[in-house]
Amino acid sequence: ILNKLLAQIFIPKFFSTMSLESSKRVAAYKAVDEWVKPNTAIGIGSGSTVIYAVERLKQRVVNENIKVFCVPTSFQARQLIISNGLILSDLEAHPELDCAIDGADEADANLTLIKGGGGCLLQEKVVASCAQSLIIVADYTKDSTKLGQQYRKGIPIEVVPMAYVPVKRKIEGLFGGSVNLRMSVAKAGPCVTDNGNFLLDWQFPTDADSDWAAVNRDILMIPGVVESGLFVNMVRKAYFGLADGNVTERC
Ligand code: ABF
Repeated sequence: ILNKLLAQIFIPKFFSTMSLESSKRVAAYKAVDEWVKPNTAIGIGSGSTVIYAVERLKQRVVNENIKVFCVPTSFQARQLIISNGLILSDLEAHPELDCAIDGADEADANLTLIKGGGGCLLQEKVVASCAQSLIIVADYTKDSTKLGQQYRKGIPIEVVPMAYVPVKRKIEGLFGGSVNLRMSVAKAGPCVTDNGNFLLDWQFPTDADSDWAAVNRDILMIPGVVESGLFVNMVRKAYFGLADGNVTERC
């Protein structure tokens, strides 16, 4: 009985994890095949889906004997570029990028994104702003019509540490909802970003103003805010991998 019970719990979980991973892989492979051109500089995003993009990039670099200069958006991306033997570059050497390939926590009908669930939003936004095309790779769970439908942890906002309380109060006062300081997994202290800042997660009200461009502008006006995880009007194309191996493309 115990074996049967364990199988009922773990086998479906195993297969759903597998299909999520394979949906990330198909999206990432397709994006790399369609967007990466030889002898260009590209941005490398962060997160688990980007790992597959780098995997594909490495295959192409080796098989086609091409050169691609890779600009990381985080410590994780930097490590990924180095460990895959790709050419590490930066915005000093390559301030203009052909494309940036990155993940997302959620994309709405207009391809407005929530990013930063993994903590890397600032460098991701800087790199994306230097790219001619921001290309998003994600699994099907990130594809939504309205922000907040899929990603429930709120909009990440990177703040200067000494300002986290006033910024929290100002956001709650201006827009409602609740703002929480993101804590480390062990809850021993706050999460610290690659840039030495703290992260707030804003659980916005479900009836929040969906003029996200205006909301983003207002958030960025608050002293102490470094960057928000709202990416508005930045995406050229998004690829959402499906469990059956197909890819939904949106632009
Ligand atoms: C980063 O990775 C973040 O902006 C976003 O939070 C996350 C998406 O990661 P994953 O591909 O693991 O879902 O790009």
